Amino acid sequence: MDARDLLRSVRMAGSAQGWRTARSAWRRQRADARDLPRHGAERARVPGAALRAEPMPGGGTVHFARSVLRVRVAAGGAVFCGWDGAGPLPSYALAATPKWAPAHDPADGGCPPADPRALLEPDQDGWRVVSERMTVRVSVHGAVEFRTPGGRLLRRELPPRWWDPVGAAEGSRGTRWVQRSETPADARVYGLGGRAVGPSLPAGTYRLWNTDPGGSFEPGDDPLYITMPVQMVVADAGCHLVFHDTTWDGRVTLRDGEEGAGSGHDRHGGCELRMDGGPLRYWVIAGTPSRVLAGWTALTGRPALPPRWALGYQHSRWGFGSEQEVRRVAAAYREHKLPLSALHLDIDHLDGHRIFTVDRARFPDLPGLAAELAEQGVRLVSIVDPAVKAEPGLAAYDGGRAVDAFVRDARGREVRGVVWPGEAAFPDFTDPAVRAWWGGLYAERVAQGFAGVWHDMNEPVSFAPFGEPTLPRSARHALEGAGGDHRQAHNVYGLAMAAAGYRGLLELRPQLRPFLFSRSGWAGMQRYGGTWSGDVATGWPGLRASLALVLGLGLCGVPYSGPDVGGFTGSPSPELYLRWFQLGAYLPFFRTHSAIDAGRREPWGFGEQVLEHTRAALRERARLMPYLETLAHVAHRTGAPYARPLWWNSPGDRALRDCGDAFLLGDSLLVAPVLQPGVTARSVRLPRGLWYDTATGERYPGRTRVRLAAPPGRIPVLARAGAVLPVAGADGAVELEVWAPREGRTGGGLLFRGDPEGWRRPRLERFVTRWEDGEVVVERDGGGAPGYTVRLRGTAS
Ligand code: NBV
Repeated sequence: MDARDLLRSVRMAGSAQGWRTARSAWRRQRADARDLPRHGAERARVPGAALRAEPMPGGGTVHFARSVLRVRVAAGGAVFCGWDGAGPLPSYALAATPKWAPAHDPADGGCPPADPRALLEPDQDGWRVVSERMTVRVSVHGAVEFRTPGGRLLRRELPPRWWDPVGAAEGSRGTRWVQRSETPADARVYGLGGRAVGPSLPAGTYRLWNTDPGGSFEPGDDPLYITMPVQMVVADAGCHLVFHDTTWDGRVTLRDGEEGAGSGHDRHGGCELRMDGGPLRYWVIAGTPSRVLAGWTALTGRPALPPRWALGYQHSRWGFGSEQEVRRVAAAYREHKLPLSALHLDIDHLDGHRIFTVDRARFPDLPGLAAELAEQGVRLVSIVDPAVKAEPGLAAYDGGRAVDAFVRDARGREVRGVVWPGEAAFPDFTDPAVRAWWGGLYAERVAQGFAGVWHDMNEPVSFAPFGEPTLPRSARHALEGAGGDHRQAHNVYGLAMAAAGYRGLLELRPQLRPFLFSRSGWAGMQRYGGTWSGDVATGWPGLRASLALVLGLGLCGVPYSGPDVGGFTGSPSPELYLRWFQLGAYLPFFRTHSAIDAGRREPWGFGEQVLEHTRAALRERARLMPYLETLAHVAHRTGAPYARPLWWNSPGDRALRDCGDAFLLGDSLLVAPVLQPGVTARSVRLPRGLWYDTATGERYPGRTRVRLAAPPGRIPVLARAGAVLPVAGADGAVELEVWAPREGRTGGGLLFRGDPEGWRRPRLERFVTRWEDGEVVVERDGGGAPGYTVRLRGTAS
C-alpha cells in the first residue's frame, strides 16, 4: 500500500460504502492471486538468424530461427508487420465497414486489401519491400527499417525480444515482449492517447493502461483515462504514425535524440515498448500529417460527425439537484443573453445512482423538461456509467442477468465491484450479444428526452481503497468469442461500450446522428464519438494540460474533445475561468463542468467583467459555427483534427514542434490562448505564410516570433493570409470572411453545409481568392460569384 492508497482507505473508512470498497478490493486481490497464471520461469527469445523468405501479395514472410515476420503493405500505403504469425485481425482498432458507413462494431474488425505491387525481394543484408510511400527493409537479424521513397530513415525497429513462459507454446498470449526502436535525432513524438503533457511528449515513461487518476489530474499524472499505443512522429525526414496493435498493459519509454549524442555512438531518438502480453504487431503510416491522419482513420474508421448542436456551447454540473434548478440555469443563460446549446445531467438525476433510472421526486417529468428546453434550442445530455447496481428487481440488472451480460470470474461467479450505486456488476462489452442488449437500454434515455449520452467511469472504475481501482485482472471476458481475461480486455472496455451505445442510439433513432462522448477509449474510438478531458484539476497547469490533451488525441484520430472549462475541482479565479473559457471557445467540444463539491461554472458567477468577456467569446463561437461545422465534416471525411499543432502544414519547421501553447483551428486560424496568470500580451512563433491579427488587422510574416496583445477581453487569434472563412453574419446567414492573400498569391477555403442532425449528404463548396488589377477577387472554385456576402479583411481598400 503506498501513501496514496493509504489516504484513499482512510478517507473511505467508516462509511458503509467504505467497507464495501475494502471488501471488493480484497476480493479482487484474492481472485487475482488465485486465478492469474503464476509468474513462473521464462525463457528469453530473439528472432535469431533469418533462414528464408517468401514473397506474398503486399510483401511477404521472413522465417527466422525462432520466429516469423510478416510484412504486408495495404492498399493506401499503410504497412503491417506481425511477428510470431500475428496477422492484422482480429483487432478492436480496425474498422471493416466502408469508410463512410455510419455504424461500426468492434466485431467487424477488417483489414484493407494488400497492395499487390509491393513484393518482398532480396536486398543487401536482408530483404526489402518497395512501395509508393515507404521502403521497408528487413535485416537478417530481424531489424525492420522504414524509409521514405527518397531513402531517409523514418524509423528502425530493432529485433524484438520475448519472454516465453516455460512450458507454454512459443508466442503464446502470455508472452511478454519488448520492442526497441530508433527515430531520427530531431524527431518529436505525439499521441499515446490522452496525456496531460505535451503535445510533444517529453522523454519519459508512459503507461498503456486506462486509468481514472482519482480525484483530479494535472500535468505529470500518468496514465489517464485513454491510453493508446499510437505515436505520431514528426522529423525532418518526414512524418509517420506507428500503432502497436495490442490491448495489454504496457509501457512506452521515450528517449530524446539529443541525449545519446554525447555518448558518441547514438544520435537517434528512441522508444522502448514493453508489453505484458498480446501479439507483437504494428502498423506504420507515413506521409504529410494530413495524409497520415487520413491513412490512420481509413484503417480505424473515420471520426463520427457530431450533430450541429454539439458544436455549440454546453453546460454541465455534477450536482444539479432538481428539474427546477436545471430550468433556472437555462433561464439565467437566456436572461444573460448567453447562447446555450445543451445541458448535461450527471449522476444526481438518477434514482440512487442507478443507471437507466430517474429520481422522480427531484426530476418528476424529464420528457417535459426536455421538450421545454428543446423549444429554447437547448438539448439534454445524460451521463451513462457502465456499472449496474447488483440489485434483483432493478430492470437493468435482471435484464443483464437474463442474457448473461455480466463479467464473471474464473470460477464462473459474477464479479462485483463498487461504484456510485453501491455493489455493482459490469457488463462484458467484449461480447456482441451484450453490446446488443446494452444498446437497447438506451431506449429509456431516449424516452426521457435525452439527445445524447456521456459515458463515464468506463476505464472501468471500481472504487478501491488500495490496489487498482478497476476489475480484477483475472476477470473473464468474451473477447468476441476468443475468450480471455481483463488483462486483455481492460483497455478496450470503454471502446466496446461506446460501440454498444452508438449502435443502440442509431437503432433507436436511425434518422439522427448519435451524440456520444466517452471518458475512456482506445484506438478507433472516434468511430463512435468523442471524449473530454475528465477530471482536470482547476489551476493554470490544468488549463495547459487540457490543451495538450485535445491536441494529442486529435493526432490519434480522435478530433472531437475538450476540457471541463474552468477545471473540474475547486473554484477558479475569475481570471483563470475567463482564460479557460476563451480557450474552450476554440476547441471542438466546448463545455463548462465541475464536481459536486466544487464552485459553480456559470459565466455570471465571476463578476461583470468576466460575464461581458465570456459573452464576447460565445458570440465569436456562434459566429464561427459555419467554419466549425466545415471542420467537423473535414474531420469526418479525412481524419484531420479541428485543432492541430502549429507544425501541421510545416512539419519541417523544427521551431514549431515543441509548441504547447498555441494551435491551428483548421487551415485558416491560429489560436494563441493565455495559459498563465497576469498576462496581457504573449508571443508566438508563426508558421510560414503571412498572418493577420483578427482583432487589429495587423500583418505578421510567418517564421518569426511575434508579440501579440492579449487583453482580458480576448485571446490572440490570427488568420492566414488568403483564408476564406465561412462565418455566420448578423442575421445568421453564412458569409465569407476573406483575409487578403499576400500580393501576387492566391488563397481559398471550404464550406460544408449539411444536415444539422441527420444523414443527408452535405454540400461542399470551394472558394478561391486572388489579386486582380490591385483588388482581391473571391470566386467559386471553377469560376462564378461566390453566392455569399463577402467581407474582405486585411487590405486598406
Ligand atoms: O459523475 C460524476 C463525475 C463526473 O462529473 C465527472 O465528469 C467524471 O469525470 N464522475 C467523473 C465520477 C466521479 C469522479 C470523482
